[in-house]
Amino acid sequence: MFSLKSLLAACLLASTTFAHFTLDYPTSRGFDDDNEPQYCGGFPNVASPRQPFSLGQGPIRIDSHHNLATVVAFISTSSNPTSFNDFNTTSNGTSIPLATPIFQVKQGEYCFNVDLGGLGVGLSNGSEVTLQVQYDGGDGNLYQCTDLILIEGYSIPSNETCTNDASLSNATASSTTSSASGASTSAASPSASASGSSGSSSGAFARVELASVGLIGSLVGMAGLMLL
Ligand SMILES: *[C@@H]1O[C@H](CO)[C@@H](O)[C@H](O)[C@H]1NC(C)=O
Ligand SMILES: *[C@@H]1O[C@H](CO)[C@@H](O)[C@H](O)[C@H]1NC(C)=O
Ligand SMILES: *[C@@H]1O[C@H](CO)[C@@H](O)[C@H](O)[C@H]1NC(C)=O
Ligand SMILES: *[C@@H]1O[C@H](CO)[C@@H](O)[C@H](O)[C@H]1NC(C)=O
Ligand SMILES: *[C@@H]1O[C@H](CO)[C@@H](O)[C@H](O)[C@H]1NC(C)=O
Ligand SMILES: [Cu+2]
Repeated sequence: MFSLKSLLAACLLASTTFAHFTLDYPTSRGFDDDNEPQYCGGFPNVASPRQPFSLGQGPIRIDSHHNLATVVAFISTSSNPTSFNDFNTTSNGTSIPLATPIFQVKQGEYCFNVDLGGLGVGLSNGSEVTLQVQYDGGDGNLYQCTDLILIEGYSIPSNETCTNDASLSNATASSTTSSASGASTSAASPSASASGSSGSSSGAFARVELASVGLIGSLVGMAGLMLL
């Protein structure tokens, strides 16, 4: 009755209906599991009103649902970005640096700080930007967008202050600090493959495929699923 093929299909289906990651602060344009691999997670239109955000250092918060994932954030300075190209260069062709280093997180809630005014792309009080978070937990690049208006001296809600900035270090699957849900945590140990990215941080096109790391974990997880 159940061919291996249909079982595999079921596994893949199960994995796509699982919330890969959410962008929780600032609020995302929207979340749709199945469309998260698309530009802005499948929400191509600017959300209004834009959320006030810090021109200087400000926190971003995500919830990661994969054992190990690679994360990076970049911005568009267009008031109406329509494609990844708009996150690559400004309207006068200046290359936009990545808003964060490329870093790794495990499962759970993480925050990291950005300093958009410091990116050197001419942002000032009142500038409109869209920040896009790229997340790869082993099942391909996923995206979430948030539309911001940058305010000089903006007071970030005190409960969102990010003191443990995840972008400043790389989580590794073999870390012993917080083994989440027991089950398959030790599985993804071959973390040595945090291969160099060469992402010289100039331009969002450094959107390199960093799938290798999480892929192993996800395959192991999928295999585990199929045993159930
Ligand atoms: C981004 O711009 C660079 C040139 O600065 C170009 O080589 C690259 O193809 C662009 N990438 C995307 C995704 O638009
Ligand atoms: C492009 O715009 C940025 C930000 O406004 C500015 O700093 C830069 O000098 C401009 N570059 C050119 C070539 O016009
Ligand atoms: C920034 O712009 C807002 C309006 O968008 C204004 O109320 C505020 O005074 C400005 N702040 C500074 C420091 O210029
Ligand atoms: C901060 O408070 C807001 C409003 O109560 C809430 O929605 C948000 O989840 C809180 N943030 C954190 C990190 O707990
Ligand atoms: C994290 O790993 C990436 C490559 O995956 C590397 O480019 C980056 O420098 C690392 N960051 C830290 C803080 O080790
Ligand atoms: Cu996923």
